[in-house]
Amino acid sequence: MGLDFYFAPHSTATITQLVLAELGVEHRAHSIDLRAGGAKTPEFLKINPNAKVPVIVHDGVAIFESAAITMYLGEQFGVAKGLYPAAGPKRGEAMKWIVWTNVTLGEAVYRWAYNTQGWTPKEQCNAAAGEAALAQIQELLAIADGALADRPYLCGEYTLADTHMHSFMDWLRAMKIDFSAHKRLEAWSARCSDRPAWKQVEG
Ligand SMILES: N[C@@H](CCC(=O)N[C@@H](CS)C(=O)NCC(=O)O)C(=O)O
Repeated sequence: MGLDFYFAPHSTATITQLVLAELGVEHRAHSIDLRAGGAKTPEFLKINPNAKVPVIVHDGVAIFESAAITMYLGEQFGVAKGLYPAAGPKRGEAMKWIVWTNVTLGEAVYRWAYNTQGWTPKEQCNAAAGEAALAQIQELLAIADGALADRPYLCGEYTLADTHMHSFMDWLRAMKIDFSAHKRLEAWSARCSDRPAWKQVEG
C-alpha cells in the first residue's frame, strides 16, 4: 500500500516534508488546497477529523499530528539511516524536543499569535496576553539555546528532532520573532539550513 502524504505549501506540513526528504522515503504526495476547503471534504475528514495537514497514511493507517508523524517516521525509517535514535534513552531525548516544540513552545506561540497576529477578531484579542506570551517565547528560546551549549545538535548528532524543531523555528522567524539573543540557536539554525534536504524543500 505504501505511504501517502497530505500537505499544503507553507504550513505545518513542511515539517513532515523535510522529515520525508531527510529520510528519502518514497511516498505519494497530495497537495490539499486549504483555502478551497480541501481539508473539510468527507474523504479528507475520514483520515483527519481535525481537518488539518499534515497527515500520512502508511499501509492503510492514518497518522495525524506532526510530532507523532516525525517520531513514527523516525522509528520506522530513521534508525537505519542514523537520523533517529534506537529505542532507549537517546530516543527519549529526541522525543522530548519534538514534543516540547509542538506542546510547550507551540502553546506560547499560538497564544501570542491568536492575541496579536489577526488570527481572531479584534474583540477576542488581548494585547497584554500577547505581550506575556511573547516574553514567554523568549524564555523558551533561551531554554533551547541552552540545550546547545555543549553540543552542535539537540541529541549530539543531527537527528529528526533537529529537522522538526528547526522547521518550526523557521516559521517563527518568518513571523518576525526576534532570535538575536540566542546565538547558539542562530548557529544551529544555519547548520540545519545547510543540509541537502532543507535546500531541496526550502531552497
Ligand atoms: N497540531 C497540528 C497542527 C496542524 C495545523 O494547524 N495545520 C494547519 C496548517 S498550518 C491546517 O491544516 N489548517 C487547516 C485550515 O487552515 O483549513 C500538527 O502539528 O500537525
